[in-house]
Amino acid sequence: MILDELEAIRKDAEESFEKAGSTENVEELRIKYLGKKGALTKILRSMGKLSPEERKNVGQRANEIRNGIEKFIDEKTTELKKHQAAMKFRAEALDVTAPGRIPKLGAEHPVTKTIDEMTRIFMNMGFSLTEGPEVETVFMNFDALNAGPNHPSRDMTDTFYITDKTLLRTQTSPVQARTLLTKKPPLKIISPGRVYRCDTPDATHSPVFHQVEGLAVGEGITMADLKGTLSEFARQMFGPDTKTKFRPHHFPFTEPSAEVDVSCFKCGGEGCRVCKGSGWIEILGCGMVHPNVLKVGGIDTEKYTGFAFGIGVERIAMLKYEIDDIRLFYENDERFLKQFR
Ligand code: 2NL
Repeated sequence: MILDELEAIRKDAEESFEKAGSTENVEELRIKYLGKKGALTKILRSMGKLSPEERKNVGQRANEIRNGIEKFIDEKTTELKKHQAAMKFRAEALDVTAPGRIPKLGAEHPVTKTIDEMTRIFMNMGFSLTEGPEVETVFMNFDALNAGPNHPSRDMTDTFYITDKTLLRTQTSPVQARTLLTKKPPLKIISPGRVYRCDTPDATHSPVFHQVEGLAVGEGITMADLKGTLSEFARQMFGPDTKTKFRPHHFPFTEPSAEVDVSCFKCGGEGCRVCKGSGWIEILGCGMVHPNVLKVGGIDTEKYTGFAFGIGVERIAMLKYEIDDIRLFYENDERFLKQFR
């Protein structure tokens, strides 16, 4: 009997909606009973075969059942939404009495710290900050700096070439060569930055490291200016009692050239682990700018002279913070980095 079938659908629907656990379930059930191919729809479609009397009874009952199912849908949906809201509130519950969470604090990298400190000292002495590209031309990196075609530093095994005309700068002096080409003296600039050399990493070598170079060009600049500037730098960097020693050396871009040692800031010159017993520590290279370098910038070498220097940042940082392996700077180990907070 068709009415029995209707009752079965109603009972089945009631139980199914009772069990529904999500709004998706409810929607599936709505389609199952009331959808185009749904159980109730099927019965309503087959009513054509019935007598008018039966059609009236079946139609009436079918409508009641449809209304009933719609009510199940409404009730179940309301119940589920209420439940969902309750779950959401619980998940978002905030314990206003809980102690605050301390965010992880970052720290300035020791290399950055050292660059900033060095830069500040030179800027206080009247140097301006200048920067330039890390991918340089062979001309700016070597030729402009009096390192001619046969200079050993140009070797493929020492320098990262990109093409035969471009490379990763091996020092920051090309920044200064560019300045000589574009600015007129008097000028005093420092160029901090990253430099690259083909080195196998070990405790004192890294293929990437940092330099602060300086250049001063003007009328009447002498070696006394060079010595005064760098001795003052050493005192500000390592303490007021620091002594300096200028040892003759050779660089292609300066003549005369010198390496600078400072008295050991740890033992004051007695000899210790930091200065390896000598009482002195080498910190930089410098010299009076070679006339060939000034000529590249079209500067009158009869009228102008200049001095220049180059300082390895990692070396200074390693001395200052007593770090014995350069690779520690690049490993991003928090246990190392957090010591510089
Ligand atoms: C070192 C030596 C040095 C320079 C860098 C320089 C730049 C120009 C002209 C002349 Cl544009 N010189 N730079 C001069 C002497 C030494 O660096 O041992 N650095 C770690």
